[in-house]
Amino acid sequence: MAQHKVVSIVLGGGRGTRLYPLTEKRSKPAVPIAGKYRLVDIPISNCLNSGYNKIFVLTQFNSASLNKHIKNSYNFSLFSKGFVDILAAEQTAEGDSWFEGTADAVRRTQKNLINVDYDYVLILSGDQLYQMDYSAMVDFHVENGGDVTIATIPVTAKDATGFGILKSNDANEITSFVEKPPKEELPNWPSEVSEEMQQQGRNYLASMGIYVFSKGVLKGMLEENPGLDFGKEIIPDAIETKKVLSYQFDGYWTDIGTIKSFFDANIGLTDDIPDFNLFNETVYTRARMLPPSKISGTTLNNTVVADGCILNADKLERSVIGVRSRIAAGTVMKATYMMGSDYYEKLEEVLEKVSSQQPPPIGVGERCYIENVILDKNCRIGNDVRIKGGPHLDDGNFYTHSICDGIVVVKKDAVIPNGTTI
Ligand code: ADQ
Ligand code: ADP
Repeated sequence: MAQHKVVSIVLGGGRGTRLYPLTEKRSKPAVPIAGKYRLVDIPISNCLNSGYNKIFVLTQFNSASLNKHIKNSYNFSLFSKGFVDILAAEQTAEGDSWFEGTADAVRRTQKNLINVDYDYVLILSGDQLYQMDYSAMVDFHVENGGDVTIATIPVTAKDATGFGILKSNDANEITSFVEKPPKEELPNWPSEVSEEMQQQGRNYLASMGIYVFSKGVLKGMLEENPGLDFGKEIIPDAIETKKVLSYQFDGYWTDIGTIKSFFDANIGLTDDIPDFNLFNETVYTRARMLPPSKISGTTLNNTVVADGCILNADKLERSVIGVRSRIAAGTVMKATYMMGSDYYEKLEEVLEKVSSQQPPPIGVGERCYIENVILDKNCRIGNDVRIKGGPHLDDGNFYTHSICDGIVVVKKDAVIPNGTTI
């Protein structure tokens, strides 16, 4: 089938409050995942793997590191007409400097599409982990004459209240939709799903927040409907007035918009056969030219280790160890996502800091015990530090760390002195 002309828009993030403190010093698309990627690499890689290379990333605030990441990772303008461009809220002249919702973000950046040759707009969320061939969805949209197509997936009652829930007819046309229905309303919303889905209790058809719009339909709707959100206003309106199709997806897909889901998705990569398999399709990111990791005296169980690490730990279990991580002898880590660091300290500096501990060098010191933790970039964890997350901890926000659903998140650049217990 001929390749359709598609422009992709990645909704790179609202204010990112649900991922605080990971979004305290960076925009959501720049949050590091899986030891070497950034959140934005997931939808961008899906686009590139689907043959779509005209991509805008909408974000609330621009940062030097996000720009650098995009520029260094996706600089293919020399070889094709493709591009990955960041459009930040603060660069627009009209109204509030923040995008006030997903539809507002697209509306206010639409003028950037004028010079792009496209027939369909693919709108994507920036905080989901999945691999999907969008071209099959666009083909479905075109073949079935849709104005709008929504990617959908069966979910359980527990999850259904967090999503847009819909019903469709035999022709896959969506006949009704409700954004995040309260629990009491769920009995009105089950769909007919496959036996396999029924067995998993996944009886509700959810919107994945992934939309294909025919060019004129999107433009017209955003002009006529002043709504700020796709889920709250534009999609419900479209279902009343347009032909809206459901494209059911049967692969692995998860929302990683909260600390808990973000943590689970990262630690899930250490499973024997992970739901999100990095060994399947290429996930693109910045080529860093780091040295291979060096490991000594460490027992590694179900652990993912990125490039450029120096590990002398005692034991690492169900953990993801990010680029340039340094972990000293005697340390044990379980169910921990260590993001690694942005740079190396000079050897003399490391040696001086190892002896003075003023502050400790970047990385994790000797004889530490760390479990159920996210260590953000460039943390300095001293010797004999014990950080154990779990349901016994109450949520809270502190100077060096926060606790969210029992997961301790040590903040970027934090210094945790010798002997600290959290
Ligand atoms: P939510 O994920 O709750 O529901 P929303 O908060 O609007 O919807 O976020 C969608 C995406 O847009 C996320 O990647 C988010 O970070 C980003 N985003 C939010 N506000 C933004 C802004 N102002 N500027 C730029 N990006 C922004 C949506 C749908 C549901 C559907 C779920 C599936 O509304 O119907 O079920 O997605 O996850
Ligand atoms: P993040 O996006 O993770 O918040 P930053 O905004 O700190 O990261 O930017 C990370 C980039 O900045 C890295 O690529 C790194 O090269 C560079 N960087 C940050 N701090 C330093 C430093 N102290 N020395 C050298 N390079 C640094």
